[in-house]
Amino acid sequence: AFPYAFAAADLGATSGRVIIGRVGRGNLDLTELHRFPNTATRLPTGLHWNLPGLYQGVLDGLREAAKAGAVASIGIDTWAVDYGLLDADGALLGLPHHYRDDRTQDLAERVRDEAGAEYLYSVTGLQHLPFNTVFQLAAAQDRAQLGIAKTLLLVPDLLAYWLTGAVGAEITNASTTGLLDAGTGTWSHDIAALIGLDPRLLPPLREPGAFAGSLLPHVAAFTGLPTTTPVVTVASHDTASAVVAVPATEPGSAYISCGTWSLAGLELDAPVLTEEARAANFTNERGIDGTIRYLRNIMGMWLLEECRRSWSARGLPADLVPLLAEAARAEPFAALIDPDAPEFLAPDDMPAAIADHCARTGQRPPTSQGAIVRCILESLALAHRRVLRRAAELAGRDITHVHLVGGGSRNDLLCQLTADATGLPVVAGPTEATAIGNILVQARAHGLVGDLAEMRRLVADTQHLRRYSPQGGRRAWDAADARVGGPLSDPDPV
Ligand code: LRH
Repeated sequence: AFPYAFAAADLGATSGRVIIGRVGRGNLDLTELHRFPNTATRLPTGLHWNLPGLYQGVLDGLREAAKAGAVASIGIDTWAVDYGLLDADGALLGLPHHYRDDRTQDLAERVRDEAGAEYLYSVTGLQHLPFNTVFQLAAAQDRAQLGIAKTLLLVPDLLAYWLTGAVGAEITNASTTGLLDAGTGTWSHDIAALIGLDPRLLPPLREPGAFAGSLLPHVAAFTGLPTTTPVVTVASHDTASAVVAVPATEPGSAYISCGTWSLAGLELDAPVLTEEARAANFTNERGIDGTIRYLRNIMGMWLLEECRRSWSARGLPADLVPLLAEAARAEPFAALIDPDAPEFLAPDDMPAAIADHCARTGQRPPTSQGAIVRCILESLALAHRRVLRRAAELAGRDITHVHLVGGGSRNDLLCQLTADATGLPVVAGPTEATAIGNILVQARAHGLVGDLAEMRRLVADTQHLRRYSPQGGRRAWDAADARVGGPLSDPDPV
């Protein structure tokens, strides 16, 4: 029933995994073979990813995969926007920065204002985030490296390069850089010129499903996989892979890919590049098969994960299940935050940042851990509601139900609050959406599945999904919505 096994290397901001997906007609089965932490490291030059360490994690996982049996191909997806620079010999110039590094903080706005926010959006259709690749590249620190760099590779493309020796730029992830023309789907030389970037650094674009390369001999020797094992280009932006695996089988669906970030929006056939879309900071990132991921970033589970990290460092209880039980019993709507406020992007102490935010907005800061978790989850649910409603307005679509996928879909309380806040049924799962999307694109390259609809049908038929109906409380949510600032409450938040 499962004739093919595909290895998915799926790296998130807090951990990486290698998962084996076995696919046959009507079958899809996942096994996690290896998980490794992804811890960012602060050096004198800023906050960096330990990319060689992550690569070693991928290699260790592939070795496990080889032990488990034949591997038809390998696919890699990671978070977006970050990159490494290579010199003429292919050597990595410095450790890639983490997108939460603060070197672009004021610079991003300066570059945007000099170039013209309207102009940038009209070309790229990309939301303004301070860490977009285009702003990172403008940071002074990278200038010296840029002077000798010959190639820029986004993180999944860099990992694929280390496995195969072949370079390319996968297009779903390229669409998060601020350097891709949304209309033509090609690198924008005009925008590269604006930041003084030599466009020759940008490698040829490749589409999900394309062959990236086969394993270098030393990779084959270490992992025990044959050198002929293909690395298949998947939707290498993790969010694009997650959207492939949204088990939508009917029209009217919106999605929320919920992990470190909540990415909430719609799948469209064409970008929406209107001035209203720009003002609401919606992005038009690319999905597979020419689809557009029309969505907005919401701060996501990062808020909760950072609270847990800080509690655990102080010796306080930090297990998720009891915290959620406490949150479920906590007083509703006691305090609400704008999850996207810039002070939440990379604070040293998240509970303190939340308390300050509440005090500044004239609310009594939540004190118990349960109350803090409730404040985070209600605020996220409210952000989900605002973003989806606005996406529907701007794209001229009706939303009848919401698919919530990714690690956050395990969080019962968040799923229920999202159903209540939006007033729409929520279908939760799969939690492993990114890895599944990665595996399905590989399976399609092997001719095992067809179009997006067929892939999604396979996910719906094989994965465990849970359904949440809105439990009322409409007026309370409307009142909460009117009370708090947050995404889209400001007429021009950009
Ligand atoms: C989610 C994600 C998101 C990007 C962010 C940098 O992991 O890829 O889509 O905006 O990380």
